[in-house]
Amino acid sequence: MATSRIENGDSNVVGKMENGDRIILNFNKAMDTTHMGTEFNIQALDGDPTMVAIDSTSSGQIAWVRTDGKHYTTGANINFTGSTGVWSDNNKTLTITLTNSDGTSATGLTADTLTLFMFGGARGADGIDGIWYESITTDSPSSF
Ligand SMILES: [Ca+2]
Repeated sequence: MATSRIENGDSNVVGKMENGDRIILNFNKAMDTTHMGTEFNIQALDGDPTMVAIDSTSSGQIAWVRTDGKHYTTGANINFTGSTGVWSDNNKTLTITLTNSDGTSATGLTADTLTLFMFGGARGADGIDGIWYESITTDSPSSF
């Protein structure tokens, strides 16, 4: 998932985590999109840095994204339930758009690297599930 990133949504506030922002996960192989589905519950865990948990409503926990050096929450977790994911034609890229925020993000956060942790709910088209706590840090900084 080396080129994975977080992204500010169209007409949204740069450096604030909010509805319409996106999480883009690039896998290094085609994934089982039927197993993983297209609906995701996203939770930004209150802490410094912010850890973002990505759960599929059909296959369970697929990844955590650590926003290295950045603290998006302001004293409580923020949930984005029922967020919609769109798969690329080759089933290697999943773009999730955040919806239904129940909290308030900090603002003015600058881009930084992400560290990605794969979980068992991420299944390849080859039938192999993600390896618990396999991690990789991105090269390119990004922000919500
Ligand atoms: Ca934003």
